[in-house]
Amino acid sequence: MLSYSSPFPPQFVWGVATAAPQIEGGAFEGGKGASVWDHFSRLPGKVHNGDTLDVACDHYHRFGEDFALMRSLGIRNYRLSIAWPRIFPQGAGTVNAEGIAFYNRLFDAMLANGITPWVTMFHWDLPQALDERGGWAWRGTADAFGAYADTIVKAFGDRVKNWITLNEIRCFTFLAHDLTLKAPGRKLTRAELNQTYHHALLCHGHGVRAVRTYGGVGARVGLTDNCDVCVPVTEKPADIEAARAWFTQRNAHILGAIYAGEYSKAYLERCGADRPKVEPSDFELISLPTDFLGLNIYSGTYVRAHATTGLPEEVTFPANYPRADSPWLNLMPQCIYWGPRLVQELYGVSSIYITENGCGYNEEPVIDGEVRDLHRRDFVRNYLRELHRAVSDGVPVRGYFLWSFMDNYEWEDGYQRRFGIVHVDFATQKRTPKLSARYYADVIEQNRIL
Ligand code: GBH
Repeated sequence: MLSYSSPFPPQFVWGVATAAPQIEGGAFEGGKGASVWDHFSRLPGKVHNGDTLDVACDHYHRFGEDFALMRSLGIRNYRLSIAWPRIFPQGAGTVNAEGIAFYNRLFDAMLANGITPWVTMFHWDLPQALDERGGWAWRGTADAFGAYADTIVKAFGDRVKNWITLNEIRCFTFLAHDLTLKAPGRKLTRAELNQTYHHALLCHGHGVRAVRTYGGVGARVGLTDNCDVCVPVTEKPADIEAARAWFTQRNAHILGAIYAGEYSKAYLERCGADRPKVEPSDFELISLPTDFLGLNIYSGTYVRAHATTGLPEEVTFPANYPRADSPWLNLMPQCIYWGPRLVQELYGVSSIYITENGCGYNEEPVIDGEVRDLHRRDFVRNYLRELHRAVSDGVPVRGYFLWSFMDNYEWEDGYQRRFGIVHVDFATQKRTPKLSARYYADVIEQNRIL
């Protein structure tokens, strides 16, 4: 008999992911307010080629066509985000009825195509008006988020049952306010930066609270984090122990705090005088129980036990380590094994979804109606093998969302870097499924690695 790879569990969720600011376009239509990215992308030198989010994939006008394409590929789960400035153009205050109407049409079209929505409340498009009032360093942003979360869960909770509070806290806090690579790109002091993490944790808590209060029957909620995945250089016990210790330290301010319901002593000591200001009931909100944890897994950090001291040490990447065209995207399939495994072991997480995994490459030409992205097929297949190993070892991973459904606005890299399994010609808005889309459609259909 021919041997085939063993299947994933029967209820395993296969999906694709996107985010509103990266695909919608219509940046100033339908009463939408500006986001920090609408502003940042116009500052000289911030985004490759000065690309803006104004049109992106024009999904705002083409979602019907996009859902039909998803359906034709057999995709039944779709992670998307709602644009906060479409709902509250000023971040707070008056609700924009046109924004609500847009997402009503969008969810109806999705469901009509047999696609289940997985909705991220916030994927980095902070209303510009809130940034001007202090943004992530200002506690009022968390209060505004609470009202926004209430509004969208009340409006869409009849059709949306899977909610994700925030996408990748460290990207809109640390990368935006320390490295200043992402909007708003304003350098903050260490104390202010620690406060941005705390305000993000409060938002997560508000999101959970909103779903528990207004989500209705069957509603589920979790955070999506891009924890720093530590991969042991060998799978010998000493290196695994080193990876676990490194992971604990690197993720103390987000996952550690949420699951422990407090900041660890070690974390507060490291912060010293710059420690975050916490109000007495904050952690009641922050540590509300969730239903799952979402992990975005791309790359990570290699760690080993030092040969003589045994202490954990990071092994940095040599220049010739293989990577995708995104320079940060070191090819590290083992991340998708160790990320879920360590969050299960360290925080007792019992339900995990890979809410993003994928790879970015430049110039993927359409030749004779096809994009032969064997490199992406290979990437996905290698990561899925490690994911399958995790599931086989009892790590509770319940689903996988490929980033991304289609080429889109890759933040500071603009449109040059393509993550889609569907090619987008940004001049004509023509969609062409790549080889990887056909490959992934087969994986979904057979629930196994092919
Ligand atoms: C995800 O972020 C995002 O959720 C998604 O919107 C995005 O399109 C996708 O991945 C692909 O990038 O500090 O110079 O090393 C991935 C998160 C992006 C975080 C790159 C680290 C490295 C910048 N990572 N970033 S640097």
